[in-house]
Amino acid sequence: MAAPGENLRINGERLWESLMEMAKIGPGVAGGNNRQTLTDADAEGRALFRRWCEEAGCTLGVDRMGTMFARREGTDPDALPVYVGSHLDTQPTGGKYDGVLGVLGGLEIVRTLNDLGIRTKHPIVVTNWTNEEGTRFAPAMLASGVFAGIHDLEWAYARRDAEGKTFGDELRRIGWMGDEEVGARPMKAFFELHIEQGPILEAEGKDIGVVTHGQGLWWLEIRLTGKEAHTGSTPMHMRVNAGLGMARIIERVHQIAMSHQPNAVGAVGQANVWPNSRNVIPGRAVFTVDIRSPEQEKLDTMRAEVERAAQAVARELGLSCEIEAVGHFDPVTFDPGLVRVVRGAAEKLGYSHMDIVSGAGHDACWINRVAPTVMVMCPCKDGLSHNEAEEITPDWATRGANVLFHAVVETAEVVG
Ligand code: HGY
Ligand code: MN
Ligand code: MN
Repeated sequence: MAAPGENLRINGERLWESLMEMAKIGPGVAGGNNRQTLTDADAEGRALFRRWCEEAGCTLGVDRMGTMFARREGTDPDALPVYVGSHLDTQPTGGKYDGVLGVLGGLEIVRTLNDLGIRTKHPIVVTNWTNEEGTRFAPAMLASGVFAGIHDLEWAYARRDAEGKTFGDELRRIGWMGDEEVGARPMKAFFELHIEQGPILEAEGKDIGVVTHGQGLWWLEIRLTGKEAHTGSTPMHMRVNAGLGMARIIERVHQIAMSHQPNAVGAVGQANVWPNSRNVIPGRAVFTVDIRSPEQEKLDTMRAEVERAAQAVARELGLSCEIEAVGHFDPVTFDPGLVRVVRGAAEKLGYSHMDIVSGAGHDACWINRVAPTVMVMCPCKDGLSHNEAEEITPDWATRGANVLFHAVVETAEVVG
């Protein structure tokens, strides 16, 4: 005998169509997306999401960080809402599903409840968090960080992109600076569906990742100053080469991460030298170290080792060295009760599943500070993400959204 609602499923075709429709906005050059935060493409994606939410009967609120909250009423307007969402902004060479699956998976829950005429006691709020990626304006998860009280609003507004534009000016320019106080939204729970962005679920043949924890992160911006000089006529012993310093530190970051295996990663993804001319020894180098671990002690030890290594390399080469932490969150433990709800939903649906630690950061990592929070993951092909070739199957998307649907609806309490 099926349990009540056990056979309820979302409309996987409609979800897939919406994913493909959103993917047309801010296309990349290789089949993915370049819909960076607060660009015109982001504004276009927001407008499409707003239209879909209004068509689904939701009322839209926007806070002062531009985060979008689409509310489906419950039978008890005073009951704490159940929030479900992720982010619509992408990397410059991003995929079609990172973040987007979680936002449109939340919308698909509302659409399915409307189709079935199901009412819940608690309102359900589908959320698009501004600037999850942190690629244009560091740090990552900026809006959810302000929402959780980690960053203050003015500091966030002052963040600058590579062209010197501020977050606040760009948010105002695209017309998405809302009037709601950031964080003034108490939640019963927050759910986020996300692609794994790693190879484990696919390799293990599992459809669902029940996310129990998230690894912590440090982003360290290192600024080296040497002396610009001619690459031809300057004798080797007279050079003060900031580019060489950056190269040595990048190698040390890799060695430090490898020395802390397992459960440690490290790399430099963003690197710039000045004047970046073929025949000038770089006088300046600015780059960001990204180190992560699910273990607090290991994470902080790696940070200390990277900083010591950078200072040692700078001394060897006669460089000055400034280090600034531009992004950080500690390892996260998600709500055990909600983890059980997600695991129970996967079991009820008969999906293969496993507990997993999130390798990537997500808005859920900050919202976990202010509300009971959990994530659901689906596999992605070859574990590839932050690459335009990021791919999932419609089946993975549908199963992830079905688990999300059952977990959210159970928490929002069906009334009839
Ligand atoms: O960096 C991260 O882990 C996330 O994708 N923004
Ligand atoms: Mn993401
Ligand atoms: Mn991402």
